Order: sequence, then structure tokens, then C-alpha cells
Amino acid sequence: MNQTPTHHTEPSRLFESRAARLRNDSLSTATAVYQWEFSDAPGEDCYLSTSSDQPPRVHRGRHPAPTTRLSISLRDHLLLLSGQQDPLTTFTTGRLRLSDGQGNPLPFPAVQRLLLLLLVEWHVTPESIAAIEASGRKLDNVTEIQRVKDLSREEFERHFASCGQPVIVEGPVKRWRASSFTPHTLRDTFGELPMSIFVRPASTEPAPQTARPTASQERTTSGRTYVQMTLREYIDTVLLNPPPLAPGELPPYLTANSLDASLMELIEYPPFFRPEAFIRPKLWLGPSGTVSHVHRDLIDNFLAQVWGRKHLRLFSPDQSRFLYPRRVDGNPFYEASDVDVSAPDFEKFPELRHARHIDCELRPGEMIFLPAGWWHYVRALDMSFSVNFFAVNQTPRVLTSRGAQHSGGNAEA
Ligand SMILES: O=C(O)CCC(=O)C(=O)O
Repeated sequence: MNQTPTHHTEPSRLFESRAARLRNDSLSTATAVYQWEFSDAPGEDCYLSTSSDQPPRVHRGRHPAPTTRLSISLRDHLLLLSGQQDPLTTFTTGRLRLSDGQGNPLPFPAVQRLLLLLLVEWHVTPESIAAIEASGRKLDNVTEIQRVKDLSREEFERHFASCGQPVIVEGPVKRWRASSFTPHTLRDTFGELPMSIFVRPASTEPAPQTARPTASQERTTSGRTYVQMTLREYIDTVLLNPPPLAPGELPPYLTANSLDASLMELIEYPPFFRPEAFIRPKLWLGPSGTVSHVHRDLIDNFLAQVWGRKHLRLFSPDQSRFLYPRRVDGNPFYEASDVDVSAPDFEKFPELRHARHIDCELRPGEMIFLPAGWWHYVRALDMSFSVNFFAVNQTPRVLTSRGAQHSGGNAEA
């Protein structure tokens, strides 16, 4: 990884923003003590106490009877809070242990909730979703997605981030080392990396079935099926030799795999937010014809295109009422839509007729800013390599800008 966490060297400061967040969460009314135990720096241990009659508070040291213990190295904790490591990966690789006061492991749903509540900055609530829909730029005022060659941080903030307006920035990705790679050099250099490939949508999703590669292990997450294979196998059996597709089938798609440290050397963070705002960037790789069905992320996001073109259909956040949104278990930052925009069924989804959209094409070297709450449908027009950046460690800018009419989100730390 090319960045070392430098901000927030005083660990207790790290918790102040969590304490601020807990003030808005139902957990804050429960009496609880969250004890952080740093394996490599016990002198820095902290705990966060919440109770019904006092605001959440951060204390140094050890509490005699904590309700929850988080054991982690201080280094991992800094990497985690600076967005250079994912909370879930840190947990599943055993580098973060979560237990009750007696040291018993917590059930997984409790773990997921705690990870989101305590270890990432942005916290979605029904009020913050409503605020995003009310504050974001509406399509009435946008007839095409603006393209710019150069954009300073200030211009980005003033004209796009703070008003929740997408923009395509031409060129920055051409400077990445990734742009000098071909499918063959990518395979020969990074071929042994394990990858997870999306092969089958959940039965509740409107998406067509996906052609099946031959791979042994299957995994199901939120009803969707993935298979595991190395990057080499994916490049050889899908990217360079796309399998024959039955009518309506889609190619298997390498979606949203967190970048391995070795791949981090190939990319650069979007220069518009502090790098700590982002969780680990995600890799998307596939032949022409892959599709991501209409969904939205309740997080500011950048999608960067290394190879190939992608067609995007965008709907502004206020169009939700026409798109039949559906929450997906286990991911509060994500909402799917029940409609299939490539084969709209107006009988079943009559409101869809009223939805306004805007189309654009993302080309190699370009990066699009997708503000929190913008619905998007993405189809690869060519063999494609993309990387995306979710700014989970900050409140969507449309909610923190001075001009925001509503502020249903949390204040930024
Ligand atoms: O490129 C794709 O297929 C989808 C990307 C996406 O949904 C995202 O960046 O949020």
C-alpha cells in the first residue's frame, strides 16, 4: 500500500467522531462500554461509553466491565480508520477480534452492525436518505453530464460535490500505471491473485442469468452467487475467451474485488477528497457486455475507466419514487431497483414511465463522480477494466455543503 496513515496520531481523537455519530444512533440510548484493546500499544487503549442520560464519551485506559471488546493492533486500526483497510476484511482475516465483556465471540449480525457503526465514518439513516433526495441536483436542471479536462479541488467542491452533481473528468486515469497494462501483462504479473466472480443474480433480482464459468467453489452473498478463481483463470477463460452466451445471458463479471496491495501500486486516488475518505478501491474487470443493473450507493463514489468504454444510464436521487427501490440485507450503503431498464416492464412498474434519465459514455482515461444517491445502470461496450472509490469515511458532500437545505446526515468529523 502506498500510503501510511499520518493523520490522527492521537488514538483517542479517533473516537470523537464515533462518539458524535453515536449521539444520533439508537445504540447511544443503551448503556454500553466499547473497549478498544491495542495489542501493540496497550498504553493507548480507549473506551467509548454510552448511556441514556449522558452523551457518548471517550476515555483513555481500560474499563473494569466493558460490554464489548475490540482487539486490534494500533497500526491496523489506523489503516482501517484512514480507509486503507476494509473493516470486514480486517475482521475476517482475524486481525480484529470482537467479543462480549466475557471474551465470547459476537454473532455475525452484531459484528456487521458494530463494524459499520464504529469503524466507518458515514452512517446511513432513513433521514439522511431523504435529505440526499431533497438536496441533490435534479435532472430537470441537467441535460447532459458535464465533461471537464482539468478540475481543481475547489472547482470540484463548488460546482459538483457540494451540489450533488455528477461530472466526468477526462484524462486522470491515463497517468495511472494501470493504463500501461494489457490483459496479458496483467495476467502475467498478477495472475495468482484470488478473485471473486459474480455469476448469478439473486432470484429476487430482475437481472438475466449469467453464463457459468467452470469453477469449483461457489459463494452466496445476499442471494447472489459468486465463484472463486485466480485472476489468471478469469483472464484466460472469460476475458480473453468470452464463453458463448444463450439469449439473454450475460458474461461472468469480476465485480467490486478490493484491490490487493500489489494492485494499489497501479492506481491513484481521485485528487478531490482526502485519501482517508475512501475505503479500499474496488476492481471491476470483464468482457464487453457485462451489466450492473440499476442500483445506487448512498456514498459519494468515483468510477475510473482504465480500458474500454462503458455506457451509463443515470437517474438523480429524486427519481427514486419511480424506480421501485429495494434494500439489500447486510449493506446499508446500497439500494437495488426492481426495474430492468434494458427491458422495461411498464405494466408491472407503471411509475417507471415517469422516470427521467441521462445517458453518458465513460471512456478510457476518464473518471466519473457519482454523488451519493444517484441511481446507475452500467453496460460495458468493450472489454473493460475499471476501479471505483467509495468515500465511506465521510458524509456525502451534498449534505455537508453550506448550501444544503437539509442535514439529515451526521456532521463530518
Ligand atoms: O462498472 C460497473 O459495472 C458498476 C460500477 C458501479 O456500480 C459503481 O462504481 O458503483
